[in-house]
Amino acid sequence: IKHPLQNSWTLWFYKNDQDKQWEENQREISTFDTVEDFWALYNHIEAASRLQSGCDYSLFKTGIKPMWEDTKNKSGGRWTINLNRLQCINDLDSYWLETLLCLVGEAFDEQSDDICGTVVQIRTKGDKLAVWTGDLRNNDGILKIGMKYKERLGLPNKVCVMGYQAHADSMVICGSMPAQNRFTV
Ligand code: M7G
Repeated sequence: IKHPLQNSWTLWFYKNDQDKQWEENQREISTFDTVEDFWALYNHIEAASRLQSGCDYSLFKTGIKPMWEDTKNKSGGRWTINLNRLQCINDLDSYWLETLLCLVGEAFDEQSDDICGTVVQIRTKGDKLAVWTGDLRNNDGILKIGMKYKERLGLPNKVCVMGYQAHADSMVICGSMPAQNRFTV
């Protein structure tokens, strides 16, 4: 018998194809709801560090699309970690796995309901990790999630500042300037 997870999760893959709309480049890969099926999928797919630049993996609760526009995302935002050059080389895969384990293992306690998903983005300007939550008004919850996430990745508290951006802000930004931080930890 397999060990059920608290939630069902869907993995998505984004490949940057300039001829297509952003949404069309998001492809659903697989859905799982047991520990065993999580590992089967994780062991089967390419490591994040081996993806081409411009690609993303997203893991979201089944039924939530990895986009701002989804009803579960649109009032929320994301904790973003911009990895520095050394972290991209040394830590990307371990940070991504730890992030996945935080989500499927419901590491955020009472805040787990507010979690929508997570995204890893491979970029030449520096890889990024994000945890998406659903409700910007949930101040305390967002801060608890941010602190817990940093702790789980073992990021030094004072040295590395992590910011939370509202999707509503990201949506109206043109170009590659990140939206301003609504919260930091
Ligand atoms: P990104 O992939 O988050 O960062 O956003 P990057 O600059 O490091 O590649 C790049 C662009 O993708 C944005 O400016 C949007 O045009 C588009 N984009 C990203 N996201 C997350 C969404 C989304 O959720 N919905 C839509 N419609 N476009 C998005």
